[in-house]
Amino acid sequence: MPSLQFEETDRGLSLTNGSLTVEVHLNKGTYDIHSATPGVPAITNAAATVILRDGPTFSTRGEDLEFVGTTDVSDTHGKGVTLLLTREAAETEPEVHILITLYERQPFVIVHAEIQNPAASPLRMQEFRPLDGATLETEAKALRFYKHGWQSWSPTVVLDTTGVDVVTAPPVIGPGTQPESREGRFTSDLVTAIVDPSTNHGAVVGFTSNTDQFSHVWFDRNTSSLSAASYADGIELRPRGVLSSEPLYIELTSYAVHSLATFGDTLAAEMDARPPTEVTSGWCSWYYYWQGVSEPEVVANLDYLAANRDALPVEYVQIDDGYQAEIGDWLTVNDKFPHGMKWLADDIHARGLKAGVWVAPFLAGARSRLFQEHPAWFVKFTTGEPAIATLNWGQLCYALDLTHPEVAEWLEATFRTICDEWGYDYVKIDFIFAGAVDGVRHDPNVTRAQAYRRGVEIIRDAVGDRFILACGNPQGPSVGLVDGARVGPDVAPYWLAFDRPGQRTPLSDPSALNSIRNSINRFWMNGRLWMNDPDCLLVRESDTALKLDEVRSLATVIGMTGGMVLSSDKLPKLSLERQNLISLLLPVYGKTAVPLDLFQAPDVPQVLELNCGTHRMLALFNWSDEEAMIEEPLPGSDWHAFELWNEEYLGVVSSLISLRIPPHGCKLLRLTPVLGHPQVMGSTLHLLQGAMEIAGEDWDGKSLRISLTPVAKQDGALYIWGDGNVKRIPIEGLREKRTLTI
Ligand code: 9PG
Repeated sequence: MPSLQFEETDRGLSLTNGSLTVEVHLNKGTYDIHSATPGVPAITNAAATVILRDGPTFSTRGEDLEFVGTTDVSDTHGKGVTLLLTREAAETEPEVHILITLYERQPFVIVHAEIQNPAASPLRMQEFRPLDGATLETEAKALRFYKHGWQSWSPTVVLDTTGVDVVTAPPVIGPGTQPESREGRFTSDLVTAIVDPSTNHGAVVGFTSNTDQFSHVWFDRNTSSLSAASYADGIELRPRGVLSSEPLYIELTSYAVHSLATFGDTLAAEMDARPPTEVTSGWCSWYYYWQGVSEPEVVANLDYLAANRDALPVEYVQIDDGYQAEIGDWLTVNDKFPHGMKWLADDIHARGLKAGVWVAPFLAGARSRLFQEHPAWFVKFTTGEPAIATLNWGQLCYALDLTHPEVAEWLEATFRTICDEWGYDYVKIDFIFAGAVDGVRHDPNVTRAQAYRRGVEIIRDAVGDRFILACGNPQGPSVGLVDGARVGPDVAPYWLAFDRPGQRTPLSDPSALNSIRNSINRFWMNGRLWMNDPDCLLVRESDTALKLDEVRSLATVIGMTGGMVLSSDKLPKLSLERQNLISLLLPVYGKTAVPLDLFQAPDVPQVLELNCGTHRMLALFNWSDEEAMIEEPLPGSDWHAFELWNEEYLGVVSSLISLRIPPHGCKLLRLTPVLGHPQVMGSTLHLLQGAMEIAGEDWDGKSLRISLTPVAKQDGALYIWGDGNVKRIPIEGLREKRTLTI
């Protein structure tokens, strides 16, 4: 039974649960965290700091800490003990508290920094650092830094700490507060992992809530120092009032990839996430029609979906950007939609599908009536000018003030009309980072994160249990309010975007590879915080620069990472062969593959592994521009390996697999433990080769019974191994459950 042991020593305090130990140095104003696992880094010499609006800074470093006492806690993370510490301070100085919680059965520590205002007048609070200038103690020769982006489109990438940080710009960088940029500094939003790639040992440090405050974690290579801040944005703290940072999670780990998932579970629990029971699918108009979308074109695709329900059993038809009169004037439809949006939703419903629509509800274009008629509804710069959220659609777009009561009414009425009157079941709320711009709001006492959440909460109240897909959304404060979230930049019908010959554009620009990178690197969010939206699957042969190998890689990433499957082609134009690429991913399995080489791959991970119970799926990618040999060690015993894209049995493999892969291409293997009797070892009916369509498999010593469940693809083959031979069993017209005896 794990239990917590607390001790007061001559050096200070010590609290341990057997695997983690917290030590507090009362006369230095710092704390350390050590792991019992050999070779795992420690975090030492950590101070806590609070920063007031106009700069006054109060740190515990070098000051005496008073030990106030311990408190037993029992919360969503289990049973634990909190150490309460107070910085010794002059009467006039604000009181700084550190609260450190260790749980009996959790691999992490939670730290809060807190301020109490002793003065008779209010204070304005700017920033909390529950971890300030700590040392990451490691013997690693090299370290890699997991950089998590602020919003959907922000790069999420693993960087070499010998190199440089990725520079980003609005709107993919959090507005207002950034740790000062310095040589050798790496900054991440919400969470980071700093990892020795030769062992996967490291530290995962991040905030388990962004309900009230945005946050950063940063690492300085030159001093091996680690800091974490959450931002109160200058809100008022009344006399005697107490204000706290967001909870900071610190885990010292021997397998960092796994610990990111533990962090995700903890964040989900803390913020009451809405994890899905089943992951959904749909068709979206954007990536073929762009803003040229029209009612007849939506109807043409709808006709096609209705006529091909078996092959394309998607749940939603979602109309994207292009129906509205202006950015902001959502309820006025342009003349490409002559029958209006209610008529279209009714038509979608009449064909047995659900209806979705795109809205960018937290901003309005300079040309919109909304902006022209309600200048008071917008966030202002301190100069009094309206705050710019972004430049897009050929105009400046301004940020709505979500704390303004009239905006709240308008927002609610807009979504009630869309859902209750028009009948939409799904809203894609896009560009919603605009709700969090830095500026002057009607209510001066809200943080950017709180203003943003007020807006999303209004939408949630208006739409009830209908589906909310967030896009362009700050990731942290969206948890608990949305059903799905875009986790990467836009996909595009081309692999890389170039701005100068031979040079790649920023990691947030639309491109297949940019969307793939984030979808893999944010794997730990899927099914925990929400359904990940990896962005759309594009399979077409014309109006695209994507080659077949690239399309297969995109399909493999979308199918393996387990998020939403959204198609965005002109469906009636697809060949059956290409349409089959969509069918292969349906229905959605929904479990999430793990990028095994997250901390080793030079850029995008090249190995995804998904445990499907009866078998494992292993995807190996070659992201380079030349053909390459990709190798991966295999665990345990002997495996039958069956490759989907070439429909090829690779024989029995053990210990290491090594495959030649075309540029931007992949191999998708089903690995089945060798049983020594006849058994299924491949299927071409679903991307995950049996996870959805094979309901049972039984060898009774004489014959093999296989029960099949229909999936989107009705024709294909099963591959059976028996007596040293491989048998291909064609399957045709799989429309109902079927049992085969072989
Ligand atoms: C509609 C599109 C699609 C797409 C969204 C979003 O930085 N930018 O200028 C920028 C423009 C558009 C964009 C992303 C970034 O795409 O992600 O799925 O809905 O809007 O306009």
